[in-house]
Amino acid sequence: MVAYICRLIINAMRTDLYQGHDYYMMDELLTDEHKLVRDAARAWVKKEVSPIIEEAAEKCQFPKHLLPGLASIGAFGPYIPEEYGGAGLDHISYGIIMQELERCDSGLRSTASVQSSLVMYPIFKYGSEEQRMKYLPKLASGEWMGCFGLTEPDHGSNPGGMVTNFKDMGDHYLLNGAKMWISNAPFAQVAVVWAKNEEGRIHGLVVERGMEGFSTPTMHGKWSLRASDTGELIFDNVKVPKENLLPGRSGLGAPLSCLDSARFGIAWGAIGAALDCYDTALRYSKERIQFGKPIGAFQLQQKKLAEMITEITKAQLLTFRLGQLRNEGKATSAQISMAKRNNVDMAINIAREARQMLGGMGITNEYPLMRHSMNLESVITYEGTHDIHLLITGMDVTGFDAFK
Ligand code: TGC
Ligand code: FAD
Repeated sequence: MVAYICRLIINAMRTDLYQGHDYYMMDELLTDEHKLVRDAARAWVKKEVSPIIEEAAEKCQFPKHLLPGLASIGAFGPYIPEEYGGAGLDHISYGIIMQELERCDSGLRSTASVQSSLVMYPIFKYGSEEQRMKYLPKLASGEWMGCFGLTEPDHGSNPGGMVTNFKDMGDHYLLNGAKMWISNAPFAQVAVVWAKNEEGRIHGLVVERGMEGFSTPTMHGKWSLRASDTGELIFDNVKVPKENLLPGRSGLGAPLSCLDSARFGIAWGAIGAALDCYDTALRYSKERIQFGKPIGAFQLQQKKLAEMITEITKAQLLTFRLGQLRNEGKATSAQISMAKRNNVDMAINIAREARQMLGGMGITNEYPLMRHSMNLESVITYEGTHDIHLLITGMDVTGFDAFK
């Protein structure tokens, strides 16, 4: 009883006061549909997730009871056509939803972006009609969750070197190997797994929980993205039915094209984390009195806040234009890389500065700053590290491939 009352008090103290910041009147560029999507996502996050997110991060567990709610705001496959259970929205709407989720927690956004971009997208784009009908509606409703297995213990930035492989056994494929650092793996019903055939060509296979020889041990010890579950995928002579191979595309370009969609969502999402940090620091700077005045009245604190909103605004403009290009089918992989790299770097710097602005309070769980800061250490690493994206831009502008 006492613990219950304490929890109620703590949750009441954690009322989510966030309000958006729109310095360059970006709202005028949004459609009514975009605003509806944003408002619904924000209201749901404030009501259902903000009160419990610190506890989930402390426990290092994704709160699975949120899955139906995530589905209800269209977070699973927002741009997948309605005939397959998706929301049939545009890519800017997808970005907006990812931003609202990451405004609360990068792990929450991760769960949704993996489901949308890395599981539903490849099945929609490269799956057969039977595969689409079998998997997409269940994934859109959150009844089934999925994960995406590309990274291996010895192949992270260089996924083309993967050793996970499958052999054609006549009436089925035999899959062997291991994937590591896989978001959603511990509870996913399906895994989109990238593996090489006997000729060394990369293909996508849908592996289902329950297939003999397939296990998904949880990875422990993370100080980052604690509210998202991460695991391994182990394949020990797994018999995969032939109809589970994605027939639409083979080669490394297939998984990399899924990363384009996920990286696009991260570019939007990271702005959400930055906005939450800025919002927290701005409010605190007006309330915290030192030397007889609010700390926000000191020039050094104003410099931090002014630089934060400048960088956020630049990222908002970059990302909105990227959204327009993606809607028109014109966004290049290199443009997406630039936005992912810029925005995550911007967000992690703002998280660190905002934490400093709160002094000692900044390291506590009463404020989201340490959590965002630690989360963003994963976000700057996954979906291509900061340096890998720099090299992608370098390759694009010079024509020289630094990876070869
Ligand atoms: P490279 O020879 O350059 O390319 C191989 C083939 O792929 C094509 N391609 C792309 N296609 C679509 N989209 C892209 N972004 C593409 N980039 C390249 C390329 O044209 C080529 O096609 P083809 O037809 O000529 O064969 O490949 P490489 O081996 O030199 O590697 C290039 C590099 C380093 C850029 C790439 O491998 C890379 O991006 N590495 C980073 C790995 C990464 O991002 N892993 C992410 C794993 S998933 C994840 O982290 C999920 S976290 C999710 C969450 O929780 O939110
Ligand atoms: P490495 O590739 O070993 O890189 C180590 C360092 O070397 C980095 O700084 C890198 O930038 C640098 N480096 C590498 N190559 C070069 C080069 N050519 N030039 C200069 N520097 C270089 N993967 C999935 O497949 N699915 C998931 O769902 C998923 N979820 C994840 C969740 C979390 C929380 C984390 C942390 C990772 C996740 N990943 C996932 C894996 C992620 O994509 C990889 O961690 C990432 O691609 C980097 O690979 P690596 O960790 O092996 O680092």
